[in-house]
Amino acid sequence: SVSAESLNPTSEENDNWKPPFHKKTADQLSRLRSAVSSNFLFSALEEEQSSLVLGALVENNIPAKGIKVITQGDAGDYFYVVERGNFDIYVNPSGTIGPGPEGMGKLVTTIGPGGSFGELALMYNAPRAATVISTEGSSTLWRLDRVTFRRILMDSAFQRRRMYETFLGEVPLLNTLAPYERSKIADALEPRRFKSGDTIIREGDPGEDFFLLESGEAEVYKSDAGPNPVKQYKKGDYFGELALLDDKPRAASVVAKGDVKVAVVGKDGFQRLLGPVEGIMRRNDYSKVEETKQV
Ligand code: 1OR
Repeated sequence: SVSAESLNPTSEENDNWKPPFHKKTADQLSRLRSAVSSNFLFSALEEEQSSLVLGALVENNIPAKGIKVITQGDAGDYFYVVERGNFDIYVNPSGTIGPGPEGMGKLVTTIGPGGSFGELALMYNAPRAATVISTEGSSTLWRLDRVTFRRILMDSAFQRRRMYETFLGEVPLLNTLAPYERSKIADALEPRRFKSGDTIIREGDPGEDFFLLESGEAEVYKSDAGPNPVKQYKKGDYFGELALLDDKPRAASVVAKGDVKVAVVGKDGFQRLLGPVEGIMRRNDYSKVEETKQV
């Protein structure tokens, strides 16, 4: 199994390694559990891996605004999960931080409670790709050492990132995103399979999930449009966005035509991760309305 594999020492690493265990109070444990509960990386962990990681995390209080937790260009030491506070991410295109306040480069994103950062340098043995800085006082982070990150979290938690990165690169909707933004979407995706004739979405149902079609084909039916499909989906297409964008019931049914594999993200992940392409989805929607009318 995946968990056994990731705990198996590889040839160049030493056999006696055990993850560090940092004892926590009941209060710390409950804060930590709630911080990781909305993090997609942790939802991929099995029970045993999860308790090892929770044991190894160390509370890291950030007392003030403006503290650099990570400096671009440095070597990677820890992976961080945010419990409290917001952290700004800056990228200097030159690869390292320059002098003066401008030296951090451009603000690219902000990470809040339940989010995480600092994985890239540890995964790829690369210099830190960004500078991460606190935006408020009394923030709380939990940090995981590099070895525990690599030996326990990396294989299992980032399996989906590896599995989906290539596919997401071929999804036209996501073209405009930075590769790193696509990686974050990959973390949140769940595979689901359907057989020919299965209803993937039923018209009138409340909307819970967003779908990317990974393989196979699907057809769209609308109750007011007669017995023929009004639209076809193929690999790389997406559907299920309308009900989520506007909190409306499903506007049509989507049915598998042959075996279908989809990658699914729930409402919460959809809102958090696909916000940057919301405009594109809304624009595409008008063309769908036109097509439906022509059929
Ligand atoms: P790290 O170990 O390189 C800095 O340390 C961390 O900032 C990095 O891991 C990520 O966890 C986090 N590009 C690079 N790193 C980012 C980015 C980012 N966002 C967060 N981090 N971009 C922002 C995408 C919205 C791409 C900018 C072009």
